[in-house]
Amino acid sequence: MGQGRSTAQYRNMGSLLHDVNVSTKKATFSMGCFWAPDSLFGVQKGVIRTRVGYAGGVMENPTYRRISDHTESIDIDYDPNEITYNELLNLFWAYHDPTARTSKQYTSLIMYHDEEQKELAEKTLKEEEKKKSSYIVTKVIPAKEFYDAEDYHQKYRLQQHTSLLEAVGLNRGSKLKTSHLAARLNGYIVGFGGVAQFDSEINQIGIR
Ligand code: MHO
Repeated sequence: MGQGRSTAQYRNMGSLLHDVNVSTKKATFSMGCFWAPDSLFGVQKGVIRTRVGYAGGVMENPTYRRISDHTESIDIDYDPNEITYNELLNLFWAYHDPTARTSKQYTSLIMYHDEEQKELAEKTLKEEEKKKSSYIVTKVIPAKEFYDAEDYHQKYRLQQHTSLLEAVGLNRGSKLKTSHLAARLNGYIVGFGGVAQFDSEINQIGIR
């Protein structure tokens, strides 16, 4: 894990923070049940916050029970100085099976927010097509309305650890969609982040 020379603003307070004010870009993906990518992306260096929801369709106000033509999706706020869209795409491709024939609820989508993301997404899709013999179902489409999922789906793995959730001042509320700390813990708790990563983040803020 490379350490930049400048200490990122969000690691300067002696702890990982709930609220982080850096300018971010968005990345939106669908890659199966949204609980797993919430953990996967939440723990990546440069990912500030995540939320899970429903996107890709046209029906207004979908819910888990009435998902209609939408797909379970993850919405990521990332600091482009710390992680690139290409790195996020690499994780997208590596952590699900884009050849799986699934229902619309669990299909594979890349929802781009600008032309640069579109081009990178399409480029990596072509590369995957060369690597795989089966048909890739992934669609690259423009990001439109993202409907947040119900609170009980946000940081789902962390919510199973009620005492930890409470110990860091969180509960099942809207803060689970905005807290940087919640995103991190939700990844660590299932083993996506390792000791080396945590130590490097802690070293940057100067506590051991
Ligand atoms: N209940 C299913 C899917 C949940 S996900 C939010 C499972 O445990 O895999 O669709």
